[in-house]
Amino acid sequence: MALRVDILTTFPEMFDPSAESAALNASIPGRARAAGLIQWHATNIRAYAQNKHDKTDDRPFGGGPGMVMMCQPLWDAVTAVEAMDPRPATRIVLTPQGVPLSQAMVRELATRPRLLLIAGHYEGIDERVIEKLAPLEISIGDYVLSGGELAAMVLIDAVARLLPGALGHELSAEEDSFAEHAGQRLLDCPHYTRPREWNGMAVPEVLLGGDHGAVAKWRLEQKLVRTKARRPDLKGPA
Ligand code: 6GU
Repeated sequence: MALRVDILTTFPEMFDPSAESAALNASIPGRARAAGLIQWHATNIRAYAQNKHDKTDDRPFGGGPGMVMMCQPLWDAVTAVEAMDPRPATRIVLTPQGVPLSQAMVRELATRPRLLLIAGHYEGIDERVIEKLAPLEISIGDYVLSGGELAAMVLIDAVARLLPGALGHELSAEEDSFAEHAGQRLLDCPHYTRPREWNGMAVPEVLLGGDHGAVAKWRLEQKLVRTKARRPDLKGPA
């Protein structure tokens, strides 16, 4: 059965599955969706607002700039969307206050039957509804986005490509950056294709010789060198 992903957002048009230009309809997520491995539906939180102007946000108690997402519309949206499918949903709030997304988390999330992604906006979400929802809180990095929608797309893309059958070549995922080698997370090695010489630059000789053992050894060395130079923080598994 396809992984079901619901996105609760005040910008559902960003996830329009019929828009050919939509980011998620390109490349692997688009193919995974066409192949029935994953489906996603965006729901407008505004549709669950019960106040005069269908407001989903209000001014922060204690003062300060920006607006805060209100409890009631979000809670009612979650309850209604969860009732659309009997499978339990893993609730996730996308927020810069969350734990940083890792490939290990992506692998774990790709095994769940159903994900419910909540895209926060404005200055944040009223803490009481977060407490009641008890979601995973996930960030995609140490910078601030205008809202959680792009982060939700990042998560959907990363999960979709790990669903069995999504990649043309199942070994590809094991060779990605952050795949583990003897318990160590490594960046990927450099890659080359034709022509053998371009602008006076040659392809490393070992890749042309047909010695698969030597190629594998060279690639592992390159991964280790790159990881040490670029990401010395990537030590053990995570
Ligand atoms: Cl998940 N949301 C927002 N608004 N900003 C972010 C983020 C998420 N992750 C990094 N920055």
